[in-house]
Amino acid sequence: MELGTRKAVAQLLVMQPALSASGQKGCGSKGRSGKSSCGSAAGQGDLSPEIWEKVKNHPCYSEEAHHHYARMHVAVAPACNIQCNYCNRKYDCSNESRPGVVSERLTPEQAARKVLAVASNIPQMTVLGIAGPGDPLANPEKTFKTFELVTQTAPDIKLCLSTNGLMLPEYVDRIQALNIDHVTITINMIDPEVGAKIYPWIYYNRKKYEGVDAARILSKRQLLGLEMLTERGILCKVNSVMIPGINNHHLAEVNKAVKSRGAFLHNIMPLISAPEHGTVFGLNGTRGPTAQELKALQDSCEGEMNMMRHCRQCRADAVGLLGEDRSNEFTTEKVMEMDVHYDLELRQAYQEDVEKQRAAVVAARNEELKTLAGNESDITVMIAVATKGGGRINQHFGHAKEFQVYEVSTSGAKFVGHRRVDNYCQGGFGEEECLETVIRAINDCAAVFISRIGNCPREGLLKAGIEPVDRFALEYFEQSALTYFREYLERVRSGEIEHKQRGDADIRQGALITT
Ligand code: CLF
Ligand code: SF4
Repeated sequence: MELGTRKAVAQLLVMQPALSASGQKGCGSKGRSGKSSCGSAAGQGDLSPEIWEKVKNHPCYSEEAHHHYARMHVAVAPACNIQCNYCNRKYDCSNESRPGVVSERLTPEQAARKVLAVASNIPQMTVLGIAGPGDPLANPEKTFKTFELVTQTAPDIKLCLSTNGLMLPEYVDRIQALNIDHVTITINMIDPEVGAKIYPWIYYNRKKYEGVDAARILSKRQLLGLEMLTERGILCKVNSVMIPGINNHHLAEVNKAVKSRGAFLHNIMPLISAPEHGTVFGLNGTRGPTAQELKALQDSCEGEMNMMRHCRQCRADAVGLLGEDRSNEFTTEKVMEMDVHYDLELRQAYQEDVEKQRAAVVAARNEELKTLAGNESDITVMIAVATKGGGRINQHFGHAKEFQVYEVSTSGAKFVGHRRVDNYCQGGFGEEECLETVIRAINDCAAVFISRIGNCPREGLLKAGIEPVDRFALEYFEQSALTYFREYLERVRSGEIEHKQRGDADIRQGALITT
């Protein structure tokens, strides 16, 4: 690496809080691989080199990558050809995060400039996704034009598409020709009777279909599109929204159907539903699942195929690591004024540095795992972590807008999901009400790892039976979780503490506040 590039990389590392251990800041629906390790944190595992190349820096297709790499969406696709009962695209709030919601709609040219602007400023942004705010394939010209422009100007960026699948069979050849290597299809049912409760209508071949007829056509087209893509070696992820009382028992069947058609990853996401969203499910009181309901379904499907558990149900204009949203830094007005300098060499050098840090995280975890060898125990413990990325415990309790949750056992630390919260520290003061919601969100955890915490929240957490742990501040969290767990087992064996299975936790509806 040349000296100038080295200096620039060092400067960028300082600018990216996720990669700097001390980087503290002040107070959509949106090849046949079989079972492999992609959805886990195990790195390449048993993936072929070809598949690994495709997923290694894709934050959605690799759980491990999502701690280090970012994605961005461009909202070029306003129209939709179906109606889902959990979607209301009229709703637009910059404090709201769920698929379909967006602040600005872009032309392909504006979108391509935005991609360059983000790529220049966030060198770990490796993936461009088009996920709405409607359906990308109901807006094919805008979608494909955007991908074409980006391929010409930023060739190292992976292209990713998320669709409801209705028009997918028509566009498989075009997707392949453009080297779009990652396609997500939202499949919530394979039984039209179930589908009729989720989709009131679809618009297909210039005709409106309703109820069971609509769901039958949609399902057929989704499964056909999936088969056509996987036959061409395009990596497919299936997103399914878990809707208690409607498809929660049916999703295991969906899981089998998509696995048999070559889907690489299955992402079962909780329904986001609140009356203020103005959706059918929000207004008729259909609730989302609890944390343990979601985990139980994901666990039951995991024997069948890779499960994604780190989805943040992003906005159609999201920018940044999955747990953050930097879209406010890249509004059209700001992007037009930015000095955009896309430097491929600098981006590659930066990503080489990311890979070194990533390897260090894995090595530290594997070393610690060895210390658990010979420990036989059925005990599992859930641990919440406050992190800004980079695999480290690098966030104050009061600043956390989400906690990442790991299930730790003698076989290792497994990521089981994230929990959104309102940050406890508001304008320099702790909010008691927020503490209650944080406790409910991580109620299934025995401990919460943070870089720092004040006395009031510390006492509140202890009272709720959750141990606040700040002694691993700035350390790697997987390694720290294993150390904590080994000591936990020793404390249980010595009689110092009694192991208790903890209760269920809330999944927060919506709100990831933009930074
Ligand atoms: Fe975007 Fe989707 Fe591509 Fe990822 S999101 S188009 S696959 S780059 Fe990822 Fe966001 Fe979940 Fe989607 S966290 S909503 S799964
Ligand atoms: Fe909304 Fe259409 Fe996406 Fe359904 S497919 S969530 S209706 S944008």
